[in-house]
Amino acid sequence: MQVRLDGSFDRNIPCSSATTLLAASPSPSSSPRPRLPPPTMAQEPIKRKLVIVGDGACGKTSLLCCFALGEFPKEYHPAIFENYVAEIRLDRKPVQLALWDTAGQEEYERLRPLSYSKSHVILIAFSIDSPDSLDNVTVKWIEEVRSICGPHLPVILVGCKSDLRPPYSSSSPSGSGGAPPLDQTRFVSTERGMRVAQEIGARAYKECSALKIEGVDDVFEAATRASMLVRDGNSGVKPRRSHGHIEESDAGGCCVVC
Ligand SMILES: Nc1nc2c(ncn2[C@@H]2O[C@H](COP(=O)(O)OP(=O)(O)OP(=O)(O)O)[C@@H](O)[C@H]2O)c(=O)[nH]1
Ligand SMILES: [Mg+2]
Repeated sequence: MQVRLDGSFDRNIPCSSATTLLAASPSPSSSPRPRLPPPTMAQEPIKRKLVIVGDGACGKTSLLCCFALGEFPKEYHPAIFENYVAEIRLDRKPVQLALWDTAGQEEYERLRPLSYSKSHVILIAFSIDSPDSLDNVTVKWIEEVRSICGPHLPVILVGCKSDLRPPYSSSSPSGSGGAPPLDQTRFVSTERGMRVAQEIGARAYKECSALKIEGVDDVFEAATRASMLVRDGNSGVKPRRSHGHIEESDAGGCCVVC
């Protein structure tokens, strides 16, 4: 599991499901206990909500599982995973990041809009081995997000399954300005992903592999930082970016590409 050595972003607090967190709350009927120090000593966590959308089978659930549970799901279930609250630290501040999965299939089209409610950041995912899933980012997903969440809610574009893209060869014709070799065209290049991220006004572009656990923490660090720019989910966003340019987060410099 990747852990930042500078302590700017980590998950050393174990992640827990929303239900576990609720179950762990003290019961009002509990018997008298020795006095504890007042809770004001502990820093109240900042609560943020993240929603992930994208085509069916592009890797959404695997990415969330990998981040929240530290493991890659062994089987594909075309559905959603239980919502989770990941307890993380960003610049030493505790953050409870609620992770909301959605299903990409058309059967869920009517259900999905409900998930966006009061969100602070949206991950739009596509699969690097499926150029069609990236096309759908522009023709479908960004439209849906903007129409429901408004024009300013931060969006992070995430290229999943980066492990499937063959390594780029600099001796290939594309390196000298010619057409890319055929098998490269079956995959989305980092340049193309970044171009689309700019077109849709994404705050950052990230690539990751849940299978190899590569780039996963970077995705959630960028998302958490972006979520801090929103006051109350889905509204009160502080607009701050110029059109068509991916900027570093003003909350502390998330990088544009892993
Ligand atoms: N090689 C590779 N395969 C992956 C990766 N992430 C997911 N997959 C595979 O892609 C398939 C779909 O993954 P899911 O995470 O279930 O996809 P999803 O976007 O949640 O799909 P829906 O719930 O149907 O919308 C599964 O067979 C996964 O094993 C990855 O990083 N690398
Ligand atoms: Mg899923």
